[in-house]
Amino acid sequence: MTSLINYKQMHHMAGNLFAPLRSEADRLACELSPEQVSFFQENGYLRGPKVLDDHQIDVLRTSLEEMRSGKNQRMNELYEIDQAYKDAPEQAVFHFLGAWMIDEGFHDILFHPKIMVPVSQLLDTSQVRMWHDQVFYKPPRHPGVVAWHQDYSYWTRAIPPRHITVWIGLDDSTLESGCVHFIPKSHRWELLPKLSLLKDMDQIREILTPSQQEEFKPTPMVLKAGECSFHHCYTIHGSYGNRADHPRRAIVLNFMHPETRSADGTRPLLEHTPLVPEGEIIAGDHYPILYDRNAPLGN
Ligand SMILES: O=C(O)CCC(=O)C(=O)O
Repeated sequence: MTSLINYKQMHHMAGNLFAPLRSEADRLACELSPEQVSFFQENGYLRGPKVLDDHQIDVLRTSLEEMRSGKNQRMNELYEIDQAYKDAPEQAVFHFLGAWMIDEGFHDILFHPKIMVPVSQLLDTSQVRMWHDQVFYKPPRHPGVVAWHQDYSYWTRAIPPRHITVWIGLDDSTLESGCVHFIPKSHRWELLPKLSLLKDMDQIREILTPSQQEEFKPTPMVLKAGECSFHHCYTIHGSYGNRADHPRRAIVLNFMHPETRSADGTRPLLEHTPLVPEGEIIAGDHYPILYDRNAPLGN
């Protein structure tokens, strides 16, 4: 029997799907412009660059289909598969956490400089720590939505809220195929209650104040396969069903400030992981430092 690779203990790229940074010039080529950083600060989201080429898209699509079909036999190692999907896959988006622990490409994308360099700029920190990854898979002509929500409403046990999300498309993402929509400037609103993610799209409307209702102007993020977007952990976003004849698959990566602490030592922050005592920095195999601006290059 061959032994399974323990990706979560590999805090560096395992393969060669993505090129590491070799020089300061490489890093500069990955940086966002000051205008892009200002746009993010002002609006709470940003259209990002193309981060995957056709070959990388193909490899990641193949890996994802292996997870979906069960050909990847490590699905039992994930943190979780959404219960709404397990209950009614014909209604709910295929949503799960933890692909980075069971597949080389999903692991290595975490270290991809085209993602890490912008994230460190937007977090305004020299180091970037892993929080978790997610997959949102909408099959062709599927009604599953991702209801309007703020990411941090699910993450209040990891404090303070200095988290950022990167959404990476494995397919063209359009109005028809159910692209993500953002509510500009909603990152400046207060934290709203946690809502059920995969069910009623508009449940959030019941809890908005009249002025929030007025400012609720969804902006679609139409992207080509391989392109990405960034959003703040308070930015409200959601997506409608897929009316297209092709799937709308996305890898979503969630990162946090390196000194984020646990606010709850009574149960694991992610399912099946060791407890992080209250007040301690969230660290260890599941939460590696993925990028360090000050680490030597070219090794
Ligand atoms: O892929 C989607 O439709 C939703 C993604 C999402 O909720 C996120 O990126 O935080």
